[in-house]
Amino acid sequence: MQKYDFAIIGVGTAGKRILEKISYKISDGILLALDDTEWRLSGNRVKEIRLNVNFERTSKKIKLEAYKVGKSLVEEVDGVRNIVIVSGLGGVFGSSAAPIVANVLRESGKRVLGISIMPFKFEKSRLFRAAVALRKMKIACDGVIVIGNGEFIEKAPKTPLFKAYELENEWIGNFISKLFDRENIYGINSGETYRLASEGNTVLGVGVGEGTGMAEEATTRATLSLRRQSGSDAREALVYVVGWKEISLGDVSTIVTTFRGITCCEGEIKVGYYPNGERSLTVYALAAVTETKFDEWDPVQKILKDRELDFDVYADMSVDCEFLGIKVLD
Ligand SMILES: Nc1nc2c(ncn2[C@@H]2O[C@H](COP(=O)(O)OP(=O)(O)OP(=O)(O)O)[C@@H](O)[C@H]2O)c(=O)[nH]1
Ligand SMILES: [Mg+2]
Repeated sequence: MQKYDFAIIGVGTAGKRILEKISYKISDGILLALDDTEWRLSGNRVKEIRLNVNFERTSKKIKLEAYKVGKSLVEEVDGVRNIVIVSGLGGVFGSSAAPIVANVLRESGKRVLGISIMPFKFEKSRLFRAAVALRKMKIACDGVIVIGNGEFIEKAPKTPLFKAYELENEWIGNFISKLFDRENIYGINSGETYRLASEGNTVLGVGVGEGTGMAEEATTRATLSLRRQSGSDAREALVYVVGWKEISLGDVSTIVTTFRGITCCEGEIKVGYYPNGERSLTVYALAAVTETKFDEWDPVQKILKDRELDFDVYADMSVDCEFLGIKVLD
């Protein structure tokens, strides 16, 4: 059996779709998808694990089943140090299962990075659940990267939803596949990404530029995307530049100055390059920020400020005595 040193796990529908994209982009790493739906991914790179919760599809039940499956996930990723858990938050499945799976893996000694996709603002009924799940992910993981569906990229308002998802999944898949790219000597190593993501609030923005001025255009778009998601200045950043292989020192300087100018970042801005045959540049900007606009979606926490209500990731999970090997006396 081939030995890998990282695993990427997609949880819920969005997580599963993104894993499918990743499976066409990278040839190493363990790829797993955890969901309760029957549709199968194309190809056979992703190992699909189906939770059977059809008759009782509640958050409680999903959590308990995810906890049980967590133990077998630990075996699946035996020997692997770095784990990435990607999921859309706001639905029932990913919001319930992702923090549990993250916690089980972290308790087994893994280094866990969460990539959490937040709903569009119009998905009103999902915002609170997503914000609560995000707080749980922050507790369960070593670090979390947040991506706001609505602000990650600029889309024409008439773009059909499935196309917008498709496009976002492509970008997110591209970004994740760069995290463990060891071929590019000017890349950013995964340890730096894990460290930045552990700094509190870490947000991802993306932008593309073409023609002369592509470096400035791509950076401006990525940075504006960051600003829409956070509102606050960036403290520190990692910038992944993908595409045009003849990027110059002048371009790098433009990227850093443009980024600093728009985000008022006073800390370090590290740039990594991932050249390919494209005649355009795509900039993925990852920034540590003081606050995000997603914090506003959780009014309870706003009132409580730093006091916790009940953010145990296992909260409201019913105890399955048989599973835990406890005998119940009647
Ligand atoms: N980027 C992206 N976001 C998605 C996609 N599908 C759903 N989302 C977003 O992710 C959030 C969670 O959606 P799902 O992943 O469908 O939810 P789930 O975890 O499967 O939960 P259930 O709805 O209970 O099945 C939604 O509010 C959407 O905003 C997708 O393919 N790509
Ligand atoms: Mg689903």
